Amino acid sequence: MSEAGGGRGFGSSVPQRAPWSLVAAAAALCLVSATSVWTAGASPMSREEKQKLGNQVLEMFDHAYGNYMEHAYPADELMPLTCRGRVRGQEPSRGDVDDALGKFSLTLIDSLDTLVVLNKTKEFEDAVRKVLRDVNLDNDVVVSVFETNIRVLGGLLGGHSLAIMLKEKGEYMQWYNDELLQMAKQLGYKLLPAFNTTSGLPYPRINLKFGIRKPEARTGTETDTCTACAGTLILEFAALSRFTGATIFEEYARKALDFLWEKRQRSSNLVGVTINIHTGDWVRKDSGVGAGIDSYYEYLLKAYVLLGDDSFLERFNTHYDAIMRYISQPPLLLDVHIHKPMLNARTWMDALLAFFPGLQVLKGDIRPAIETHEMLYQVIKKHNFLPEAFTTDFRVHWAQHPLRPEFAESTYFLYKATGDPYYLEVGKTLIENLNKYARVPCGFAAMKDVRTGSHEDRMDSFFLAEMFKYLYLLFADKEDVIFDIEDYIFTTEAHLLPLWLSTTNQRLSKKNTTSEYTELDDSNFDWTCPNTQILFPNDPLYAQSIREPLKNVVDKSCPRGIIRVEESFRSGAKPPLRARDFMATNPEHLEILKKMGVSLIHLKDGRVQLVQHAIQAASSIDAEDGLRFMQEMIELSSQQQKEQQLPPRAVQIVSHPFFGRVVLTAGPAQFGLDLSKHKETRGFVASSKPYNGCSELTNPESVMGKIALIQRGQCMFAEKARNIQNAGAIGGIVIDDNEGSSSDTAPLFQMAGDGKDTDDITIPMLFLFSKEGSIILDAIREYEEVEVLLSDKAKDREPEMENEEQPSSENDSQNQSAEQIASSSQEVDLVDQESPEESSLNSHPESLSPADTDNAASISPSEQNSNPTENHETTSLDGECTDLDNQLQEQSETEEDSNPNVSWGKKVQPIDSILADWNEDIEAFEMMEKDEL
Ligand code: DMJ
Repeated sequence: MSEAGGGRGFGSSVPQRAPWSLVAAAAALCLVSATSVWTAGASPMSREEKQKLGNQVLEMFDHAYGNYMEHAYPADELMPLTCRGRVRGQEPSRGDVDDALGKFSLTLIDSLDTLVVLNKTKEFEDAVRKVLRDVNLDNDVVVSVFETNIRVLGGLLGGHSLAIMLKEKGEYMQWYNDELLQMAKQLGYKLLPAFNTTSGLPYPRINLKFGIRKPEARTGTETDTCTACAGTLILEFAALSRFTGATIFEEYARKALDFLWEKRQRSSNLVGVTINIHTGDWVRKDSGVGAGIDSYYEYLLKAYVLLGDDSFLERFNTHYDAIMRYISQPPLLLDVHIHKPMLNARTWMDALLAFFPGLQVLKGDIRPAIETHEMLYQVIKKHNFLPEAFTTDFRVHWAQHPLRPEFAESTYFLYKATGDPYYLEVGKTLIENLNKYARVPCGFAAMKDVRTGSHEDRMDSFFLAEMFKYLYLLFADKEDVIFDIEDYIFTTEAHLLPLWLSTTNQRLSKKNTTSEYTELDDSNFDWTCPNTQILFPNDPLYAQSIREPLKNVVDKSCPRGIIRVEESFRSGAKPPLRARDFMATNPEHLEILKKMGVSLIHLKDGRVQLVQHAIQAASSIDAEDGLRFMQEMIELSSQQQKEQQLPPRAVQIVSHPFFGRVVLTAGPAQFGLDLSKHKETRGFVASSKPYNGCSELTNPESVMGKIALIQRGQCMFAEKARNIQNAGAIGGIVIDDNEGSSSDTAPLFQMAGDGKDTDDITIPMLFLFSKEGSIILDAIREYEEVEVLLSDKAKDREPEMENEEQPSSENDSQNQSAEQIASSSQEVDLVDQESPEESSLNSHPESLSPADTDNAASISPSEQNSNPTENHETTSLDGECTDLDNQLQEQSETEEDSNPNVSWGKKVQPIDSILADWNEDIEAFEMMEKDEL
């Protein structure tokens, strides 16, 4: 046992919680007591079923962790499709996502305390020994300070916290002598040079061996970081200080938080997404509760809980008040501008915000937590997982899903707060979906596209650190966990830190509040945890009654803009001009446009364009109305354009040894059998001769009754379809002739008809980029008989196939090679061109179009406000909410039809403008990812 700094050093024993630390423990205590509140509503789940589900979670964890240890360790992460370790530098770079990988066996460290929570004490003991034996923290690798802090420092501290708890119990870890803590301290010192800025905000990256700014370090020239990156250190750094007595870590984390607090936008009390670490200027002035900011808020509240320092609660409450005022638009949480917080900055939400209902539970604000959680659940029910980003009307905006745990986290906290068995059913659905759609023979694979069910060769460490903890604890009774979980607080990576730290080495705590804090008149803010007496006043159906109205929120979304119009009708005020009502021949409308600073430009080709100069508006309110009008117009166009776009389709290889696990994202055709509405075609594949399918086939006997493979090029898609159909094919797959093209990097491709009547084509036709196409061609070479399913979405594996796959090791190796073939589609460069002969004849050159992304449409980018975020408004014009809405819809359709000038959305958007918009979307999202993910 070792002591440090004269304090309760190194956590060599577990002190009892001091009486006054009730403040810190309050949140946890309240969560426990709340479980008894539920008495009616959803049917209770039996103890047996809960145990069954708990055991299922254990089995799933074994599958993920076992495969990591067997096939990837000591690499940082498992690549579950190719069943090998991801070693940085040996795989094609994925950009900033790779900054989490420091060649320090990331997944093992991130899994340490999960092992104890899941009652795998023996495995924990082994894992700790491996960390101590194998992990090197001195690698010449540039890593993210944020990720290294939450995953590695947090993982080591969580491991240490539970190691000393076990040691204290007297059975396991008797040999343990704070070695994990020593490693944590070593890592802490390695991160400190990142804080060498005048502001005290850390650089976003550091070289583990060489630190920062030395030439060998290859980092240190960055000027910006994300708010969450700079504001998510206090729990780990304070724990490190308090465990070791070395106060420097807590000091640095506090300084960074103090600086962020100073820099908050003073009138809105919001913070932006990225900040200049030298000047403190906001670089991105949009503000939400998801990517880039999320855990900054989380750590303010949890720092109060862990450290008992009132100033953190007061800061949190001030921000929370602003969030509820501007960002929360129940059930939505929408980014706004920090300077103009009434103006939305985006029309979509990201998946990271799913943690927020959990935080609201901790805060004690249950109603909005239930609402947002229910909205998210509806999105999940539609897509099986939460897409990385989705629009305000719940369309997929960014289709990936890297098995993020935030929704499970909120589900767990809501269950603890309400005791409502509904949340157990939600957890059950999460388990089912993971097993059905993400489970592969060698672990769990991230979803590349939730719409098609295709996979990515990726299993992030947070999946083991967080997902399994929350799912297990959801179904666990107190006696199913070997220690009292309420004695700990979860970090943002779900690592466990003991609440008794609040009374240990607390030299830095500031007990006094400053006069800077906003007076909040809402008595809600007095609470630090749910007061169940008040939240559920004699009403056991409380949570259910809040959820009920949201049940159809996804299917029948009611755009906010329409609600605003309704409101102004009710209040008798004159509604602002709506884009769909606008008529270019109506002088009154033209007058309103002018007031809003919007001018009309009549182009020579007959089109009309709109330009807004806010400065020319009659007032700032008119300017805002103008922005809203422009955004509505863009969305109206985009909506109409989208109606002509088909969603992606799936080609699923179902024969041995693939058994449905290989799902390829395919482009649809605007002709032939429509694979939506649950239609599908299944058959063996055969290459056509000639391979381009441009003339009558010379091998009809080979393609008869099969799905023909044809190469892109030389003639129209429709002509290829007719030739294979005449030869008796039941479907066709066109494979791109641009070598190296892939759905990973190219926008969805849609095959257009030939401009003539294509009703004679009755078979389904799909398009695969070259990388995906070669997976099928390779499979034919290796297995000869390859059967595929063409559908709108990957189907479950068939039970008999599940059985077939189990027994022989020969099968295993074949499975593996099948997955290896599949994984070859992962990393490629964008190579994408239209075949000239096809594009020249295509009536819709935009067939090369992004799926489900928001585009500006008839208004060309140059005419939009130069700051794209300035333009964003949340209105969306589809939906079927109210009579009023329908009325407006019908009215506008009639008016548009009768007015040739108002054909905004019907114009074809030039391809370069579509791509520019799409790239802008990607850049915005990549920026967001860079900021935090
Ligand atoms: C985790 O690493 C942490 O929860 C972090 O705060 C944000 N996102 C990932 C998981 O999605």
